[in-house]
Amino acid sequence: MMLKAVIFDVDGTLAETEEVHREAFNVVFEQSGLGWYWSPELYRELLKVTGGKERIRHFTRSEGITGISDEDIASLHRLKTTHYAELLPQSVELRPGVERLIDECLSRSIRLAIATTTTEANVEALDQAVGGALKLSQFEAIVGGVTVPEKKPSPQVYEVALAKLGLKPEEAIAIEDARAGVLAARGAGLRCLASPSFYTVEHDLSKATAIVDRLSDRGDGKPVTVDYLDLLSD
Ligand code: XBP
Repeated sequence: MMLKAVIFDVDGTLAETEEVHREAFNVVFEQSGLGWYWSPELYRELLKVTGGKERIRHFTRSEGITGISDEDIASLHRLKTTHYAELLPQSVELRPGVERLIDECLSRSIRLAIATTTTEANVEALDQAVGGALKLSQFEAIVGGVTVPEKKPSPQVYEVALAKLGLKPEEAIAIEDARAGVLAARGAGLRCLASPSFYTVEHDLSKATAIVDRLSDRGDGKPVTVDYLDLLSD
């Protein structure tokens, strides 16, 4: 077996968390008296910019809003992270097939890592919200937006995850849901399985090694397994 590790993206891949991110942004905008509101339609567009702080900055620029400093954005974003962790438990579960694959990886000594654009604390919050079903303590590397300044589609987050695992790209595979994530993984030389999520169904994922609707069904009713991932090739 060639495969030694699976590196997961978080938002949209492990769980449908983007609606919770959107809600958390809106709560902060409301409480700060800014009068901004991100509808699902607008958020679909804004998601093309990865990273919460970067997304807020992109929004102010595109709306011609002035007088918002980087410090303002950093403090709005800190509040958003707090609200996100509070909102998460009521509204989230892992996507179908995720827990099964994680459990199989652990039982077969396939190493686990996370490569995400989101803030690392949000990954911990997700594991808690799903009652520890992610088994995050078993992951060897959790690399996110605080560790890596260059957000996806830069391959940096995957390069750092591979370096932490001490593996070559061909020894691992990435699991992603979005175009920027697929490009990041491929840019780092990894194979990539894509499973589109609520906000990414219309994304061009054609650079992925393979695409499935969900990890619980790879098209023939069977789940994505370690053996299936091991055999994926370009
Ligand atoms: C998804 C993102 C993130 C979240 C917000 O990242 O783009 O920016 O929407 O998270 P990924 P922060 O799919 O790589 O996990 O506000 O913490 O940046």
